[in-house]
Parts: sequence; C-alpha cells; structure tokens
Amino acid sequence: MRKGFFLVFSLGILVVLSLFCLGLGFRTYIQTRKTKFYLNKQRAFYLAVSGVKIAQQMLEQDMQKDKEADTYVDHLGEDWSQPIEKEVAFSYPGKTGKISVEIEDETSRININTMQIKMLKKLLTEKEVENPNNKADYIIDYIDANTDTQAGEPEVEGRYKNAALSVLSELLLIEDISVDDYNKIKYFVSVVGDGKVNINTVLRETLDFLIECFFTGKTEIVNKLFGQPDGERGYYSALDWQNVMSEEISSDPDPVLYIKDIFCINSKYYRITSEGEVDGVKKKIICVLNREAESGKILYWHEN
Ligand SMILES: [Ca+2]
Ligand SMILES: [Ca+2]
Repeated sequence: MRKGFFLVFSLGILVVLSLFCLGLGFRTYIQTRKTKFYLNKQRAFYLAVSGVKIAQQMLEQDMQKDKEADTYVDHLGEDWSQPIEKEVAFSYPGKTGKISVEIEDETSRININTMQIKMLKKLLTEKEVENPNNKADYIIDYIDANTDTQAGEPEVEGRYKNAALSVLSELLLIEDISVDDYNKIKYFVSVVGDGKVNINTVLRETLDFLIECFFTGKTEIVNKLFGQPDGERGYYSALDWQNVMSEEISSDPDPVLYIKDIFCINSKYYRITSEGEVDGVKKKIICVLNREAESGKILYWHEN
C-alpha cells in the first residue's frame, strides 16, 4: 500500500517536474525568439536610417550638380528618382540585410494649404469623396486664419487650427474627414511648397486635374505637356512648357497668364521612404525634408 503510494507520488512529482521543465523550455524558446526579433527589428531600423542618409546624400549631390551646371532643374531622369536596393553584409558570416529606398518629389503634388476652395472642391468631387463641397469647406476653415466658417457662422473654438497643416494626416482631425476620404486624396496633395507643382515630376493624373481646372476639356494640352520635351529629361526652363501651352491654346491671347503660378521646374521638398530588412523583419521610415535647409532639414518623420 505504502509502496504504491510512493510510486504514484514519485510519478506525480516526475510529471510536475517534466511539465515545469517543458514550460521553462518553451518560455526560454519564446524569450529567445522575442530577443532575436527585437534585435533584428533594431538592425532593420539602423538600415532604414542609413537608407535615409543615402537618399539625403543623393539629393545633396543633385543640388551640387545643378549648381555647377547653373540649371536648377529636377526631373525623373535624374539619379535621385531611381529606386535604390542594397544588400548589406554584417560583420559575422552569412548574415545580410537589405535596404530599399525611394525618393519622391513632394512638389509633384498640390499643396493643400494653398489650394483655392474651388480647386479643392473639384479635387474632392473627382476623387469621389462623399459630400465634397461640405468637406472642402471644413478643410479650408480648418486651415485659413479667418475665424468665420465658409457658411458665415463663427467658428467653434478649438475645432479649427487656423494655420497650415504640418503633416498630411492632420486631415484626419478635421470634421467629417474619414480615413477613406484621406486615402482617396493623399497621393495628390502635400503640405509643403509654395503652391507650385513641378511639371517635371507631376503624376499624369495630377496634371490632368490641374489643366482641367483652368482649361475645361483641353486634354490634348496634357498629352502635349506630359513627358515633354524629351522623355524623362523634363523642362529646363519655364519658357519650354509655356511655349507648348501657347501653341496648344492659340485662340487665347495669353493662356500662360492663368497658370504661370501653377508650375515650376525644380523642387526643394522631397519624401524619402526607406525600408530596412533583416531575416524577414522589416522597419520603414517615411520622412519629408527640405534639402535647401542646412544639412537637409527633416520636416516630418514617421516609423513603422
Ligand atoms: Ca536636379
Ligand atoms: Ca479658419
């Protein structure tokens, strides 16, 4: 009887101990995996940061090149606009990481802070945002210094910034603007720049929209303007694109007059998207910088 009891008791202890060891082993396994994950995440982050540095250097070199040639032009045929993929080897063998970097010209988009209300309403309508007119009013009221709403009522205190948006996602703080609305317009607008759009980097869709704002039904102007005069080379002077437009709208005495403040041929604001990857663990940095500010001043920085 006693013997049996001891046998069961010993077996019980053995089972408990085994379970404990298994649990401990599993916890250690999880802990090791977690540590490895965070270590790789950190490595990926440093790779992403060096990707940002590479991009900053490329933009700096481009600025120097433009300065030396005395042609301040930024277009999609330049080195900075080509995506960069780089394998990076670590100090211990067999370990590598990857950096992917993309640079976009922020002035290929329209600055929402300086947009006329008519234009903003048109953009929201075209991008199929619901209640576009009301939402454009809310955006304008949020940004403009004026403290009366578009409808003429006094603005409710605290609901409006009455200053320019600092980051585009601030749109989501505005009454009625949903994530869905934001996603519909985010590729066409920016919050930096003097309001001019770089005709050498603009998206076809944005160019379509801009021309349509000024010359209804004149899509042939877009065909002529886009990608001219020489594929990806871009326009080297404002006169180049103005001449193309004048030829196209000869019935109008001075079509360029309407839009001379809409386009430019170079840019100082750039968006860098840099991703580091180590063992399948990724870290992404998105930042916007003013490359003409001392040492490329970062205006916006986001990590995920
Ligand atoms: Ca350039
Ligand atoms: Ca206001």
